[in-house]
Amino acid sequence: MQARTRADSTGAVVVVIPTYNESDNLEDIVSRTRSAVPDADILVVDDNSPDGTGDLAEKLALTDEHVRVLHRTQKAGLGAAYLAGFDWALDRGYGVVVEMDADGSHDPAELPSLLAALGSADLVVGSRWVRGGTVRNWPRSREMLSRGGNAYARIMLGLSVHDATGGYRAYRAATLRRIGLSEVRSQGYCFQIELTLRTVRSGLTVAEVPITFTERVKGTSKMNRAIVAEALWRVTLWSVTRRGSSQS
Ligand SMILES: Nc1nc2c(ncn2[C@@H]2O[C@H](COP(=O)(O)OP(=O)(O)OP(=O)(O)O)[C@@H](O)[C@H]2O)c(=O)[nH]1
Ligand SMILES: [Mg+2]
Repeated sequence: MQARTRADSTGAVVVVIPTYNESDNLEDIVSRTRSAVPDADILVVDDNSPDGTGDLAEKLALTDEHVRVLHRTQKAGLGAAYLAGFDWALDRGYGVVVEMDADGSHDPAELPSLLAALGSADLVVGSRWVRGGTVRNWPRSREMLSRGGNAYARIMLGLSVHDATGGYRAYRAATLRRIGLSEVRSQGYCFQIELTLRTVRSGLTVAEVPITFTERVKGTSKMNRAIVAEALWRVTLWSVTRRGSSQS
């Protein structure tokens, strides 16, 4: 079946892939994405990876006009890389902006189902924690962290989304224009929670589509204690502003 790359009347699609030291993964993820959504463009946002990921991305871009590269000078976190990628995409008039990791955890074959759901939502989150969603090869400790983090975010922020930390998602460009991106300060995976929260607080609709998330096979995770700590303190802070605003 020919994959669909235009979510209902939402326009051209760009898949933003942030990279830091993903040279073992990049070629594979780009080629699988091209096969899954042949009309979509891909933007690799590389933070000057010491392992040459940026050069490899340039090489791929030379032979494929659907592949574009945004080079940044130094590692500044996932959130900053995505914000730069979003600006790039909005400046160029894309109608749909997808977030996807380079490490193979997000299966490009699931892109058409995310895009289809965007026909009736402002943000579609690929979800591990709804019926039909699953994780493969994750240590129990990672699963507990993700489930626990999501439960905390749901309770503290009153979110109904089950996988607010998930990083495989599709936004309508109009959503990104509405939610105040210039105020976003989150760096790590807390970035995903913040954008979910901003979308909900803007009165927009979020749909969850089940995904199969597979632990990376190559390269190393950039997840660390500081990223977990950031999510914890920011969610706690946002929950206070929520209570404050609901009392006023
Ligand atoms: N440009 C850029 N990309 C980053 C940065 N940190 C992480 N990434 C990329 O963001 C994606 C997700 O990072 P991962 O290291 O897989 O982190 P994670 O998915 O939160 O954690 P794991 O579940 O352990 O893999 C990958 O494609 C990384 O290469 C960064 O500072 N800058
Ligand atoms: Mg990962």
